[in-house]
Amino acid sequence: MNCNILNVYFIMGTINCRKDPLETLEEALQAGITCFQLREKGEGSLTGKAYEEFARACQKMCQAYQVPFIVNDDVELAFKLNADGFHIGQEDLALPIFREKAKGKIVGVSVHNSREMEQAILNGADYVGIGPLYKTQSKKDAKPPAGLYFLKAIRKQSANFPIVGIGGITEENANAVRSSGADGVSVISVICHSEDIGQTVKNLLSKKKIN
Ligand code: 3NM
Repeated sequence: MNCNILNVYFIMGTINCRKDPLETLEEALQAGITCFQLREKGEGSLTGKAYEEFARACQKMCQAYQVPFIVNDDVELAFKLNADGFHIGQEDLALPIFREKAKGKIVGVSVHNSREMEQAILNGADYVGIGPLYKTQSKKDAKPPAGLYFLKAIRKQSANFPIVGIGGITEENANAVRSSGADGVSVISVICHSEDIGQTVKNLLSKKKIN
């Protein structure tokens, strides 16, 4: 997997947005996000047909900007839509079972300790999400912040594996996340709540190319 796609990895569901979700996504795409994950979760989120229609609309938009479209948790929908990939948590570690079926797809796994890191690599993950690095308001069941020390330790454990940092990342701390070993930053609220998404994405983007 090309690590450049992790540079600014935007995650969103309709309940995270303060304005029209598709408008939010389009502004983020225009501004240069490098990956998008649909995470339609939490009270008031879309279900059934409306969820699928929204997912298709997001996918279409991502295709227009040639940005990978990743589905959170819902592996079934990811296959149905022929999404570019999916992201799963530790609750859903059937990865060895569908890794074969998901050949060519981008598979991400959330990792919270070094054993999970080892396992994710063995199971065939393409990248891992390490977090929450800082306090987050966007995930109700988030673990306590792990901090940059943890990220550095994981980077030391796996020198070249693609890593994206997540949880409480802002325009101010994004550089610290990168210099602690992340290939990119994964964010919800800093983009969803921004008054100027174009500028926010610009500030989040790495100034140098990563490999
Ligand atoms: N996963 P924000 S933290 C979706 O630790 C998610 O695995 C996390 O949102 C993890 O950028 C998180 O608004 C929420 O803090 C990230």
